Amino acid sequence: MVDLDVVVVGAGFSGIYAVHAFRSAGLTVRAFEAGDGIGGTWFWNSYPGARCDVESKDYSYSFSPELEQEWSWSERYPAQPEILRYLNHVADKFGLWPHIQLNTRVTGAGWDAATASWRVSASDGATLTARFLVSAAGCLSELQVPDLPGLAEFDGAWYHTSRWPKEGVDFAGKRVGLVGTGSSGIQVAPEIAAAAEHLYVFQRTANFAVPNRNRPWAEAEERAFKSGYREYRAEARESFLGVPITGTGRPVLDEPPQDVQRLFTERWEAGGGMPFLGAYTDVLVSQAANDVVAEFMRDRIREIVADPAVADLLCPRGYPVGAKRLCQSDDYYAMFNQANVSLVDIRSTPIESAYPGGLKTTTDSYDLDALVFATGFDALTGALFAMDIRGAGGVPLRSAWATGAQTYLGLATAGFPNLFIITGPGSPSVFSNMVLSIEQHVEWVRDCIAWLRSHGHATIAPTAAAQSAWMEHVSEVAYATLFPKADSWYVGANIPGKPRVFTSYLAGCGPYRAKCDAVAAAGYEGFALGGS
Ligand code: N01
Repeated sequence: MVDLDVVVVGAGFSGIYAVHAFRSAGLTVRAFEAGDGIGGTWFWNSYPGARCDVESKDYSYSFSPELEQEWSWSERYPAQPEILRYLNHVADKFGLWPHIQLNTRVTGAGWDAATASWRVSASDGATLTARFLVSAAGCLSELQVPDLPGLAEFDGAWYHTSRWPKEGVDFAGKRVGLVGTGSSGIQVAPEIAAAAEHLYVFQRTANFAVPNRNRPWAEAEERAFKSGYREYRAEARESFLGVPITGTGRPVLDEPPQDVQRLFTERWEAGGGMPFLGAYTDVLVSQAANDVVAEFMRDRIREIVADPAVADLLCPRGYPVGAKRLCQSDDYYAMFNQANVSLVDIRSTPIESAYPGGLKTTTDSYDLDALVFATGFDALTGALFAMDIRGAGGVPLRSAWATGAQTYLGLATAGFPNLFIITGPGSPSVFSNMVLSIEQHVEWVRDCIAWLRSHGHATIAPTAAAQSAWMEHVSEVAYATLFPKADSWYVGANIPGKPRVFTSYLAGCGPYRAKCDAVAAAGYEGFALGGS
């Protein structure tokens, strides 16, 4: 006797919707969530300044027109506390709480061929069985802290942006060191600088950041997007990124330079990263085209930052713009004009160690009272490997993916029957509006389970042949772009020893959705079906 139809791992945007969708389809479900609240990314990343860089009207569920109309977002780009309130509202509205177990981490799951079910173990000591295991554990949830000699001896407090104390941190009168200048570092830095006596930003790689131009939604704006929401969402689903954006449809290299400058200036003033990178067709495939955008952005940095030496250090070089996640901030560069902020170049003078009173680079010592690591995550595979998942024959997922993640459609992996991964490696995932991609995956899995049942199948797993063809296709699409050229978390370069594999599907959300639908319509082509 199997306990449940589905165990869901995690209760962020994915897990919350999975619980709702599977329950609505008549399945028995339990989601296990390690945190003492729901929200996933938006529960854990509560550092000051945390804000989504996709607009609130896009970064919200589309499955319920009623929810869409009743919820009011206060700002163009939603701040972390507001997103968390929204997700709690969703759980309240749809009665999801009885099916979510907080404070409980899934520690392992083993496939039992005899009962065609997963045996799932949790951190509370419980084990239970489920027909299907759905990972909603998140693409960016397994944090990474540098292995820094002497950190244990550091006298002050240290924090990682993704495990921020719920009670907040008072930096008043403190000398603070910030390591990491990706999206999290760029968001938290101005907040720390506003409070601290001094902020030292330890930069290894300069990052491109475009303005948000964040603002409250005016009532008329909200009325306007809500009045056409259904049509807008339909367009988003078919779009490249899961957000409709307007590009010129022309290559930048064919345009008169003054027109390019005018358009980029307009888009810089309007704010947002996607409209910027999507303005022309060749920016993410041609280095020469990319250089035009990169130089435009470097010019803006030189305009904003008063000290030319600091501005020069802040100018990203050596990788294509967009190949590391494009950051967004209204105040990061200007912050370096404050007297209490210093930029430390740890590319040329790396950090050697921590000591009780601060950090030591190869040339200097920095006395610090607190340290903040915005050093990112073991992306895409980290959270899956943190559980001991064992498929058919007891094979650990970690071994099956020793040379890099292998999936079919980014949804499932050979040798692991009845395991689904929401926004897994090999799907558009982190290269899309995550919320729409999550909805697409959850609905696909829900419909797949219903189909299996109605056709008398107990198990489903990709064939090795379909999987390798898919991964080849994913790689072919990716390597036709500039994305794999940067040392980013997209390729696992931020984790020592991780295989360098680019595992996001870059052909666009609309075409990807069509492929998934075609696979389903063909009786789950590429999957082996078993049992009855
Ligand atoms: O992490 P990151 P993040 N010594 O990996 C540096 C999403 N997100 O948390 O580039 C010194 O991007 C590292 O340097 P380098 C978004 O998808 C979204 O900022 O490797 N430095 C880099 O500067 C994003 O892409 C939002 O040389 C070290 C930084 O730490 C993803 O999450 C907000 C180091 C890590 O940057 C991850 O962003 C926040 C070391 N040993 C996050 N190790 C929004 O929606 C790492 N670094 C706005």
